Amino acid sequence: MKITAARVIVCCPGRNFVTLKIETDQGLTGLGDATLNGRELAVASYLNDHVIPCLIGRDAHQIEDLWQYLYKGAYWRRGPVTMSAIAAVDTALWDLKAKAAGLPLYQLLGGRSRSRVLVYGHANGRDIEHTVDEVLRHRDMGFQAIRAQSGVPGLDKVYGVGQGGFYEPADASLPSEHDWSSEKYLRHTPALFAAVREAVGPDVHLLHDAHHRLTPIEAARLGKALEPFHLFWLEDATPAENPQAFALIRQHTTTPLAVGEVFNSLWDCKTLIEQQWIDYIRTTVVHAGGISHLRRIADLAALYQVRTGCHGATDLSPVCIGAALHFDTWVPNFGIQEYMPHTEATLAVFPHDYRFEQGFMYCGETPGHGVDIDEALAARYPYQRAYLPVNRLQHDGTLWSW
Ligand code: CS2
Ligand code: MG
Repeated sequence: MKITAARVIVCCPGRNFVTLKIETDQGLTGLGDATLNGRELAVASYLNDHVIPCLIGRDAHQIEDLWQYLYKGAYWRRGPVTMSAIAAVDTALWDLKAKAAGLPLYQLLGGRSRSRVLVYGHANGRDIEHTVDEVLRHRDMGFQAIRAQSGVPGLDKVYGVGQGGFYEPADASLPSEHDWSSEKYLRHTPALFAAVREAVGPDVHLLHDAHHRLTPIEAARLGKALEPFHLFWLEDATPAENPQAFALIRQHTTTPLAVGEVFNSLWDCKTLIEQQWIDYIRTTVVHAGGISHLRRIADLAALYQVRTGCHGATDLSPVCIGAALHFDTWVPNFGIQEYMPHTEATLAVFPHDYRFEQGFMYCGETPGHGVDIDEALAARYPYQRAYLPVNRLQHDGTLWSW
């Protein structure tokens, strides 16, 4: 099955997406997501100008050799742009191989390990009361796991809190600047979970994303303060460039820790997993080198009883979510999958064979990963430059993690 053509489709049905489409001499096509929020065109160029010329004429069945070719052959290894580009090719090739075999992707990975995929939903509110209402609304929608994020008194904008329902942080043609105060957040967040746990009871899994904003000792303090509320996980409690930071957090709290959505390779995860400093690895198909590399990360994690908790925000396209659900259906050390519903406009551009039902998601039996793209419809939504915000400390304007 020879690759005869490949092209990058950039569209913006509510937010920007970058999709790679590979065509073959057997008339089969494969799709891969290459969306890197706020840096979309960098990956599109990497694919168009550097990767696609190398694909034409190659055997689409040689997934592993092509992965190694694009990884080692680049000389300049890793990083979000390179690994998102490799991920798009890898995902499209797995889609093609599964279509050529006439099988849904999870079958090629080794078949089902579970009948359905536990997902968590996003409940966010202006304040504690509004967030409690949103958590209860998600519980009533059937979610058994809910992430709670709320506004913080004294801060105008905080991560995860949108203006009603749909939340897209990349919202401006230049980065908007937000104020941050860890002290205000640390005072507020335990009170939030006291109210949420009180309202929702013991059986619903509760999750929270600290979104990389705390120092290691602040993260230890938060983890400890949240222990009475038995969180499923505390996510990205501190930036993870320095894995040792998590040793300090571990010393002080048993709150489970999740990390990895900004990781691009096994090397970013290795120390945290081997040292048992995390409980869930959040790497996902589009930013961690595709299905081939994500499997390696999951296999290492399994040795240490670390489970998967793939990133699934709306800036990951339905192509990524479709492929991730097949991965989740197969992976033995599955933990949970993030689920943020895309807009109707996005779902129309990406016809897909997966569904949400009562707190779980189900991938379909369509050969491949089950997601396609309507190119004519996509063409109606041209790219619009959009950046993620930046954070500055409220008291002196110091640039901080967003
Ligand atoms: C977040 C993301 O869903 C999450 O866990 O951390 O929404 C993240 O902010 C975006 O993907 C950034 O593009
Ligand atoms: Mg996150």
